[in-house]
Amino acid sequence: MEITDEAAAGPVRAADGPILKPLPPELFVVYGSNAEMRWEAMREQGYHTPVDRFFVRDHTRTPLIDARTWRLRLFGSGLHGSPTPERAVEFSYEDLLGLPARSISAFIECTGNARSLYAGQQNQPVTGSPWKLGAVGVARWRGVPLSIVLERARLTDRAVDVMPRGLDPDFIDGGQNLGRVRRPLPVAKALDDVLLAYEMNGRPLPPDHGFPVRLVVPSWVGISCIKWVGDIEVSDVPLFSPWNTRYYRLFGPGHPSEGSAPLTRQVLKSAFELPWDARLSAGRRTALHGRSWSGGGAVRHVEVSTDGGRTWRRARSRGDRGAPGWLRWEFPWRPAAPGPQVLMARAADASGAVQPDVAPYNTLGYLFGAVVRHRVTVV
Ligand SMILES: Nc1nc2c(c(=O)[nH]1)N[C@H]1C(S)=C(S)[C@@H](COP(=O)(O)O)O[C@H]1N2
Ligand SMILES: [Mo]
Repeated sequence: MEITDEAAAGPVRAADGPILKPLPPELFVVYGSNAEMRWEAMREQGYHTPVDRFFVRDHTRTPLIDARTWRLRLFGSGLHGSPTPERAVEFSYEDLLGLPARSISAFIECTGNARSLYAGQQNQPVTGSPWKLGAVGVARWRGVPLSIVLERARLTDRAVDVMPRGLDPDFIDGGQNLGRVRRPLPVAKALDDVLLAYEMNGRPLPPDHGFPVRLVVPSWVGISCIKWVGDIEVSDVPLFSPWNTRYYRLFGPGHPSEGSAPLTRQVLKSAFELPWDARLSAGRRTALHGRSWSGGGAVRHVEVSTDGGRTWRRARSRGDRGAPGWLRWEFPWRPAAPGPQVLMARAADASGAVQPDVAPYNTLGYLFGAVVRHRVTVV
């Protein structure tokens, strides 16, 4: 692939807000620099989430980066010769496009997706963006395996952690400057299936999703997928940043005061392609559609209840059950009497996990994997 004009400079900043792409209210709910997809917007869509409705989570704001002057820099004690940041191993955008490429379908999901349901369903208030279920999307990502770039930069066998860092502005929390967004990743995962992605759904990455290059870390929490990567420290000792110490661990009762181990895999979840409080017609046959996904293995099957959890029946899978990303499913339903009703979907994955009734409380509201009670009104 050559540097196209589209990829070369990227668009100019058109929006005043932190996110550049349009955020029409029929597709998104916006919380400051974050925007979640409305699930009804996936109803007539294919396997992948189109960019126009893919959620955005920016700690600060989307930067505009010129691919012609951009460089990826690797340094640290985990590379032969222990290059310092000043003597880093460099790759241009064209260098990366010239390396062997791979494409994968994978979800990216915010660790706090469905966080608002801790309060909404379990009466447990938590802090952070009050996402409903829309902070997730599946795209087709194309790029260079991180393993290839690490090899070219002459990784040693003593390296333990790599830490990609974004080029977006410093993140300030409660008046404290925490520097640029960065999170360590164990070398074992970095060498396994991680991509330095430069394409999303067949086009150069859009600015909001990390142009020119982002990490895609399959199955892991969204914060692993650092956007707008500028450098990667490679270290022979464990690395730390606020994003694996004060955030993205479980805090609260039952956890050590420094929190759990840093979070890695996402939990199992399901969503109906319906608005919240959807209205459905009594006596009319309809098909409920939805998707289920898991960081623990492919989704094997999904059961649906249309009576608030009293009875359950298997949903019909649409498409490949082993697909990476998510499993699409459908369930025929003829709502009987008018009135409020609760729809529920419960998935099981290849690791044997089944969605529980209650998600384990943690103060920052991460990993809400409980069965969601989706209220609808039959009219
Ligand atoms: N540099 C940088 N990378 C980042 C972030 C960020 O704010 N800055 N947000 C992270 C978080 S918390 C999530 S959930 C995903 C969101 O990816 P998306 O905006 O492409 O959906 O990007 C991650 N990568
Ligand atoms: Mo996130």
